[in-house]
Amino acid sequence: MKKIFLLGVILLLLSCRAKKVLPPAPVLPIPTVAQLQWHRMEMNAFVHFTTNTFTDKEWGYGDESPTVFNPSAFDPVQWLTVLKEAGFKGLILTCKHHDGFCLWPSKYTEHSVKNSRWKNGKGDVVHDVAEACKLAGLKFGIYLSPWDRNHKDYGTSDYVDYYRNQLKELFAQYPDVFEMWFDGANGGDGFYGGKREIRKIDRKNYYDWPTTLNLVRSMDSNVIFFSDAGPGVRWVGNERGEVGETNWNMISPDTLYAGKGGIEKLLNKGSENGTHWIPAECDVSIRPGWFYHAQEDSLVKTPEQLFEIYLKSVGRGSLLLLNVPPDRLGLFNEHDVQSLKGFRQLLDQEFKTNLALHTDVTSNAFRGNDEMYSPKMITDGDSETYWSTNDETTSANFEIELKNPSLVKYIVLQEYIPLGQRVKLFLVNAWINGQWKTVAKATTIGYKRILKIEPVETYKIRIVILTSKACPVISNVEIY
Ligand code: FUL
Repeated sequence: MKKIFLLGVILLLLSCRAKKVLPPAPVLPIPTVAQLQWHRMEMNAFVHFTTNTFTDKEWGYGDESPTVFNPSAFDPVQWLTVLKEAGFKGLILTCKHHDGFCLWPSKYTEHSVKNSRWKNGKGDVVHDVAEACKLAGLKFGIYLSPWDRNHKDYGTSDYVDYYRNQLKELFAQYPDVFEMWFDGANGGDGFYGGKREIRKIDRKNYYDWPTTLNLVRSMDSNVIFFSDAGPGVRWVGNERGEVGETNWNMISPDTLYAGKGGIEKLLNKGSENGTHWIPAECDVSIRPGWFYHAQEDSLVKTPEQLFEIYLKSVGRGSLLLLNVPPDRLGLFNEHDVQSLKGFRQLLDQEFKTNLALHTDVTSNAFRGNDEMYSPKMITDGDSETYWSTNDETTSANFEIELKNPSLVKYIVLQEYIPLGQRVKLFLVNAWINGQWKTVAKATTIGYKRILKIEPVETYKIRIVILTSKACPVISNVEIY
């Protein structure tokens, strides 16, 4: 009798479990684990440093003497302190720019720090920066220019071997590289071992990227590859730090390849039905140039300009890769440091108190009426929980009631992107004088969307999702 009763209880429990509402099926493509980690970084720094810093150039010809490289007070710990305080999570260093000068003592070339005056040729910038990153808890990334205006073999297959040997060297000596930047620029003319000529390459085939990427993957399977067309992350199509207001993380790589003309618009917006998850990365410099030039000290972007860039990159679901070039001392210049401090202050001031956190949220629908997908998940402060609807419901709304009437300036929204990017069009309503008013209309959300609105005094905000590729899946909304 007892046994039968127990069996009954087990069967009952099992049938309850079976009734549990399943999560929405992913809308493909979805990000890899490494891409998800990349999205969460939000702000990384780019560091352009080479002989150009000392010759006042942007693109070194490749004939610069290595002896010019001599940062007299080189201190990457200073860079990292500034970056960490400003909220950056990673740093990508130009280990070699187009001039071919290597910031580490590569055994494959004489054109490197080993022939500089700096530390009598005994120094290694890449090592010191990678160590400083580790110390500060920031991730380290590598930029290794495929175009090399110094190398005598550039344009032949020997050079491609050289390039791959350098990658092997770098990945063996400086492990835990989170991102690898393959620049698309290939200007043509250069020193090329003294030939001083124009060398054209077949951009599509010359580098044989699949083989190179496989080589890097065999050394570090988690690395994210940046190039104009990915495969990890894509170029945003401009150097202003601005992704499209509509920004799909998806794109079809067969419509793109590095160096192909006229693809900037596509890169900037992505494609709603793209076949691969290749999010856009917004690279932009804090100064007009990528390298340090004393005459640009007065042209360093202001904290307000950086904040605008933040809204147009991170605020549109992309990642901000902000270049901060060290000066001839080998330090972040005081102008840049002050600007970054001001930028941090602005971020802290504008996003000080999330008025939505732990507030009541109601919705006109939620998935299977299962609490697991209830609108409360939107303001619970947990990025792993989400509100969703039944599969067939692709338009729905939810309402957030603030604890007190407040002046609202920003609405931050996040989709749960492990299940794919979905929302195509939505409205933000605010309850003003007893009725709903539309204070913003926008298209995509993705990893994060920040909407800056005309400040309004309200205690209720409603998000109306008008169209979505599939049932919406929203993990977080913040209100400031
Ligand atoms: C470009 C390069 O030519 C610039 O010098 C800089 O490195 C920028 C990030 O990418 O393609």
